[in-house]
Amino acid sequence: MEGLLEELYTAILEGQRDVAKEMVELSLQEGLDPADVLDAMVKAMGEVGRLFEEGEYFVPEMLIAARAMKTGMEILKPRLVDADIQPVGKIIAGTVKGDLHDIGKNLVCMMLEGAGFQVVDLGTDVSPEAFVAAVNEHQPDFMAISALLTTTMPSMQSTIEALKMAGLRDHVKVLIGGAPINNAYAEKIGADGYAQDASRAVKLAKSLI
Ligand code: B1M
Repeated sequence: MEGLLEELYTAILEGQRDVAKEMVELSLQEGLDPADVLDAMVKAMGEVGRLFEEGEYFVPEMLIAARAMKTGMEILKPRLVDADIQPVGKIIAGTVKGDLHDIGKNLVCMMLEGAGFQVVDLGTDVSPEAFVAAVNEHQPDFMAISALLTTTMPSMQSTIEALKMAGLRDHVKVLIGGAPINNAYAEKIGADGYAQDASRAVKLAKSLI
C-alpha cells in the first residue's frame, strides 16, 4: 500500500474522521479502484481489532476508528454499488426485546461493516417476531444478537425458538454476545456462536461464512 491509501489506512487506525473522508474522496478522484480503497479501510479495521485484542487499544479507540471507517464508507458505498462489489456476507443485528443498551451492538455492527459485511441494524428492543420478520425480508447469512441485562438474556432463546417455529432456523446462523453472555450460554440455547467483543465477532462471522 502506498500514497493516498496508506494515508487512508493511518487515518482510520488513528480515528481521524475528516482525514479519512478526504483520503477516500481524493483516492476516487485520482481514479483508484474502489475495491482497493475498501481493502485499505478493511485492513485498517483488522489492525484496530488486533490492537484491541492485544490490549493496546480500548473501546474508545475502537469506536473512533469505526466512526472514521463509517465516514469513509458513506462516500465509497455508491461507488462500490456501481462497481458491483459484493459484500462478504449479510448480517442482521439487534439488541433483544426489553433491552435498550446499544453501544456494544453498534460497535459490533461497525466492525462487521469494516470487515466488508452488509449489516442491517434493527436497533434495540427487538422482539423475536421482529427478528423473524427481518430474516424473511433480508435473507441474511447471520443474526448478531446482543443482550446486556441478565433479565433480557432469555429473549435470545425465545428468538431462536421463534426462528424454529417459522422454519427458518437452518437458513441463518445465530451469533450472540453481550456482557452477561458466555460460550456455555450460547451452547445451552443452541446458538451457533458467541463472541466476547466486536473484534472477535468479526473473526467468528468470517470463520463461519
Ligand atoms: Co445499563 N446496565 N441499565 N445502561 N449499563 C449495565 C449493563 C449493568 C451491568 C450496570 C451495573 O449495574 N453494573 C446493569 C446490568 C445488570 C445485570 O443485568 N446483571 C445495567 C442495568 C441494571 C440497567 C438498567 C436496568 C438500570 C435501571 O434503569 N435501573 C437500565 C435498563 C434499561 C433497558 O435496557 N431496558 C439501564 C440503562 C442504561 C443506560 C440507558 C443508562 C445506558 C445505555 C446507553 C446505550 O447503550 N445507548 C447504560 C449503560 C451505558 C450501561 C453500562 C454502564 C455500560 C454498557 C456499555 O455500553 N458498555 C453497563 C455496565 C458495564 O457494562 N460496565 C450497564 C460498553 C460496550 C462497548 O460494551 O455493551 O459489553 P458491551 O459490548 C461489548 C461486548 O459485550 C460485545 O462486544 C461489545 C464491544 O466489544 N457484544 C457483542 C455486545 N453485543 C454483542 C453482540 C454480538 C457479539 C458481541 O453478536 C454476535
